[in-house]
Amino acid sequence: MSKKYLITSALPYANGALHLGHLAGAYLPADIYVRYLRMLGKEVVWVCGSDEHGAAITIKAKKEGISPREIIDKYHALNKATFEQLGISFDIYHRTSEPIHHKTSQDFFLRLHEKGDEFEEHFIEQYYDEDYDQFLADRYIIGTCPKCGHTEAFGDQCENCGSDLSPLELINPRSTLSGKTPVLKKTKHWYFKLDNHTEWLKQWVETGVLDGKQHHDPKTWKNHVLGQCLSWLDGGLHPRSITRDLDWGIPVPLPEGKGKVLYVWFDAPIGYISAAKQWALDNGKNWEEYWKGDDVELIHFIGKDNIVFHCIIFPAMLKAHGEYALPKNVPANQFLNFEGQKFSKSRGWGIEQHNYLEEFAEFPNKEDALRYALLRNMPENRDADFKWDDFVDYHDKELADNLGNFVNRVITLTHKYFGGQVPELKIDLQDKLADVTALTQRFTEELDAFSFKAASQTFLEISTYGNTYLQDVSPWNIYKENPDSPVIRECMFICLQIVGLLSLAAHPFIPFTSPRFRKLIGLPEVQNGDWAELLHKLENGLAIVPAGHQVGEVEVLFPKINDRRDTSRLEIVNRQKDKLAAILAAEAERIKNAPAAQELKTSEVTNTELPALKEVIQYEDFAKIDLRVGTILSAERVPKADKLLKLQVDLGFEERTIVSGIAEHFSPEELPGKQVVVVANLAPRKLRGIESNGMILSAEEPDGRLRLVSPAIGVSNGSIVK
Ligand code: B3M
Ligand code: ZN
Repeated sequence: MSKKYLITSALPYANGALHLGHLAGAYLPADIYVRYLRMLGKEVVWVCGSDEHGAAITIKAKKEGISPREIIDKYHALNKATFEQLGISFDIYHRTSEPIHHKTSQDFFLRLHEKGDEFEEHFIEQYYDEDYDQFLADRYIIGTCPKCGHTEAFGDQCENCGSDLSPLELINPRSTLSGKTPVLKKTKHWYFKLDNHTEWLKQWVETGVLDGKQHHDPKTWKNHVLGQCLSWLDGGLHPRSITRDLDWGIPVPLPEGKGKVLYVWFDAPIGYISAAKQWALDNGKNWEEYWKGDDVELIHFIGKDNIVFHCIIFPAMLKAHGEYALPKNVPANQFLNFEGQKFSKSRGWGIEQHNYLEEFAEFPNKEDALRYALLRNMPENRDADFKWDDFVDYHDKELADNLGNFVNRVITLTHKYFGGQVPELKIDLQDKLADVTALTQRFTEELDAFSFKAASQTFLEISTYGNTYLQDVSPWNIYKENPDSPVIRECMFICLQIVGLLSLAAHPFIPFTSPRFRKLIGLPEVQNGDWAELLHKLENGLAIVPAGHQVGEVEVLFPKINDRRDTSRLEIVNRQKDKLAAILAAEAERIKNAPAAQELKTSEVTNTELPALKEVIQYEDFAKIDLRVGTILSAERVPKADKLLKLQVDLGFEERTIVSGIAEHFSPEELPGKQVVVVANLAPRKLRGIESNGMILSAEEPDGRLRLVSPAIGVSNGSIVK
């Protein structure tokens, strides 16, 4: 049996739209990989779908006063359609509310239950809302984080400091349903004994050995993925509760489980199995060939926040079940930021996929322009930042100036010199294309290694190589003297091979341009197996585009965004930039108008005498200083101290009293609402009997006046300054 590829992308919760960060994280890279596998002629199925359970959905439904069903139907349809419009070519976009998924999950649960030693049962004390007569899932409880003091932490996690929490750890817990303090009540739950799986998991993650056989090579896993897994394993594994007291989800298939459902993270990854089953049913295939046996190449594409679930917990579930293959790799991506900041729905910072498509409706090739910009800046191994200026540059400088220009010149010259026909020629192609072949091999290796950004760089290098070669030979000069020169023929022949190669290599990256690109060179749209055939031709010195082949008509593949004669495209991009500027301006305004705040006037500096630099320090010295953003809540004079003000500063995780020697420069009335930078780990000291906990930073003009150092725009209190 030949190797089967089962590719998965994280199942998005069907409670909201997806933004560009999601796209760059788990969907675009998978799409590139899958398109590449198909071009290699591999048997591959790529599954995804909506994750429709979990408290996040019921909470949203409650908030909007509609049913969970309405929420999931809406966002399932929206996300499915948007993915399609962006060329994300799943073989199936399934949903976890489908009966086949419920049955698959319940069977999975029962099988583990029947094994006897995979589960344990506990009666636990759980919060209960007496007004609503129901147990409260972790997300339904809000309270103060014991680790950082954030007052809006959830029962399972604090979104301020990222700590994993249990509801019982919360200080001052309150129910999100009634708003009241919940009571503790006993309830029964099932736990998956993850700790039983520690030994083999450690070996599998560290060495890639599973059941005494080499399952995969751990060196092919990304460092940050391995790192997270190992630190989790080092921390020790514990039994994990896999049921919840909730009325939304997959019922626990046991008589004692009445009123309880499977925990969403138990059923969601099983969604990969049920989606494959449904796909097989729809396509007359055997799903088991894609889920069982040593020859299954199971690859999970996810964001870094899902690593532990896919590299430890789900593999343990699969192993416990006993019939399924384990992932060969989990090439998780890190996060994408947006113009220097985190995506934030509430601030309007960032852009959702469907909004992009709407707002760029009139933008030619909007899908590929976006895909390419995200690819070139993919957060593969570290967080990355999406910028509209880069979006323009990648498109104009790389796609239009480099690739588009090369292709255009080659096709134009082929028409001019040879009536559009690839010239007849006898040369040692293997030798002539040696450099290009080496680059192509590198390109292939990079795709194999999930290094899509590097592959895009190599792709560009091949195009650059073509451009440089064409320029070096400059057949147009030779043509003036000797239009029949063999040098022209050779040059054009080689260039046409490179264009043919690029038209295939480009396909996974820019599938919308791909058919036009292929038409330009007179080739049919990309088919499964085309890349394998191309590699074969390169290896054997066979032409990619044979002599006598007729190329297509010249067409501009990538009309530049930054075009003085037609500013329509740039205007569309600029509208996005304007929107961001407006958000920042509004936020700055809000801070400025905070109670009694007053802007300092910048005035000319009169004294230009600046103090000399202090001695050089090492980075480690600097790194010891913990600088944080805070907002001054109140300020008052310190009796009998002309210089001192006593400030109350909100640092996000706590409020501090800071005594600051700025009374001669600021009146207490003008300070509240201002954001400042605080040295937060300065040892406390007493000033006039008041304990001061930290210091606020200010800049001293050469003439001695002080300006507060403050972020240019509103930043969350507690943010680290570095
Ligand atoms: N829905 C969480 C997320 O969207 C979750 C992924 C499930 S993958 C099996 O981040
Ligand atoms: Zn916290």
